[in-house]
Amino acid sequence: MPTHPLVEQFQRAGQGQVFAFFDQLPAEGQSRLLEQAGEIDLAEVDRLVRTLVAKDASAGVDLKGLEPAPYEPLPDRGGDAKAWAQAKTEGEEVLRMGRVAVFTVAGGQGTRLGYDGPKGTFPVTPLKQKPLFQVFAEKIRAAGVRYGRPLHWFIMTSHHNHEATQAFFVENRFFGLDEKRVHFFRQGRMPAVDFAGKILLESKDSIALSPDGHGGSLRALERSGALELMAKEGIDLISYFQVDNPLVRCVDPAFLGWHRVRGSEMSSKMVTKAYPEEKLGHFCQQNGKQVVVEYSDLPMAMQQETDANGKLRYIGGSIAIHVLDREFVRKMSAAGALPFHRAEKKIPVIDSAGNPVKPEKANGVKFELFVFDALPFAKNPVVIETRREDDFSPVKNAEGVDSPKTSRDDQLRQFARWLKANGAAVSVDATGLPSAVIEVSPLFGSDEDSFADAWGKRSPKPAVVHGLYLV
Ligand code: UD2
Repeated sequence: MPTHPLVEQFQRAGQGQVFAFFDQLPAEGQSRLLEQAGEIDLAEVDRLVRTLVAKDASAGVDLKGLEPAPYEPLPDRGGDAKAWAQAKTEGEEVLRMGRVAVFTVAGGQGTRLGYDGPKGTFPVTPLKQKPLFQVFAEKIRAAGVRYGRPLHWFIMTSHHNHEATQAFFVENRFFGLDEKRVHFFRQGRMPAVDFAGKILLESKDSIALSPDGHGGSLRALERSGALELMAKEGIDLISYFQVDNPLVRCVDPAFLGWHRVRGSEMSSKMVTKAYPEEKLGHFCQQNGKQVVVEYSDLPMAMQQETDANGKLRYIGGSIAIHVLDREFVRKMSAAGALPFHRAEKKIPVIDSAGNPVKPEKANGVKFELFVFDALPFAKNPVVIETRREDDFSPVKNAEGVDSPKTSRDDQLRQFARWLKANGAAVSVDATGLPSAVIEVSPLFGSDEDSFADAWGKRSPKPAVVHGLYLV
C-alpha cells in the first residue's frame, strides 16, 4: 500500500514518530490520526521548536527600555471628565448604529476551579445561582433593548467543550437571546512536543493536542467566518472579554467611545494593581510600542518598584477586556502575526511500546498565543482605567482569591452600591457587603446607569432592602 502523503510529510519533517503505530490501527483510528495530523502546520512547529525549544533558544522576555504605559484615569481620579462624557456619547452612538459585536473567549478548561463542565456553565450569582453564560446573555439582551439594536454574540469554545457549550445554550433556550445572533466556533489546537522537539502522541491514534491560547481567537474569528459575518452585518467593533468574569460590562459605551475617539485599533481596560504580586499582566511600553508583560515574566523587584509617592510604578493591571477593530483582527489573524509562548507541562503520553505514561514532572512543551500580543501592532492603542468593582471579579480558583466566594461577595457589593446610590436603605458592613442576599437581574439593570433608570421607574420602592431579587 502506498504511504499516505501526510505520513510522508511528517517523515520528511522528522516527525515520523506520530505514525509509529499507524499500521496497527483500525481504519477508524487511522483516519482520526490523519485528521489530527492534517490540522498541524509542520513549518510552524519547526519554527517554534527552533526558536522556543532548542537549547540555544532565547529564554525569557526582553525587558530593555520597558516603562509603564500611560492610561486614561477615571474622572474622579484625575481624568478629563469632559473627554469621558464625550467618549460615552460616541459609544452609545455606535451601539445604536449596531456596529458592535460581543465576543467571549471560553476555550479554557477551568482546571484551577476544579470544575468539569465548560466554565461558562458554572453557577455564580448570589441568589439565583445563574451560570456565567446566563449573566452575559442577560447583559447582552439588556444592551440590545437599551440601544435599540440586538447584538450578535460570538463565543469561542475549544474541541474539549464545544458540544457541551452548545448543548447548554439549547437546553436553556439561549437565555432569551435570538439564537440566530449567537455564534459558536472552536479555537485551533497546537501539538505538544518533547524537549527534543518531537510531536507527542497521547495514544496510538491521537496526537497530544491542546488549545492554542486565547490569542488563537484572532485566527479562529477569521477561519470560522465570524469576521465575514460581521462585515455583512455592518459590525466593525468587537467587545472582547473572558468567560470567568461575571462583573464585566459586556458592552461599555465609554470604552467603545475612547476607542473611536482615539482612532485606536485595539483598546484595553486596566485596574490599578491591588498588591504587587497580583496575577495580572502589566500595561507597559517599549520602544514606542504598547505591550503587556505577564505577571510571570516581570521580575518581582520590578513589580514591587514604587515612585516618589510610594505608588506602584507598574500599576496598570490587565483584566483582559478589549475593544478590537474587525479589520485589525483580520490583519492579525495571518499565520505568524502573533508570537507563541512556551509552557513546560506534564503531558500524558505513550511510551515507545504504546503504553500510557503519566509523567511526574514536565516532559514537554505546549505552545500558546496571547491576545494582548496584538497590542504592539495596533495603531493608537488606548488604555482606560476602570473601577475593579464595576468590571472585574473573576472566578478562577476553587478557594481563596478570585474564587466563587469572592466573586459572589463582589456582586452583592455592587447590587448594594447601586441601591444605596439611588436612595434605598441597605445595611452593609465596612467592606460594603450587604447583610441580606440581594440579586439584580441584568434584565433590570446591568450597570449604574441602567439600574438608576429602572429603579427610578419602579413603584412602589421598598424603603429598606432585606432579601431582594429585582428582575
Ligand atoms: C489572564 C491573563 C492575565 C490577566 C487575567 C485576568 C494571560 C496569559 N493572562 O490570566 O494577565 O489579564 O487573565 O483575569 O492571558 N482561554 C481560551 N483558550 C485558551 C486559553 C484560555 O479561550 O486556549 C480563555 C479562558 O477560557 C479564559 C481566558 O482565556 O476565559 C483566560 O485564561 P486563563 O485562565 O488561562 O488566564 P489567567 O487567569 O492565567
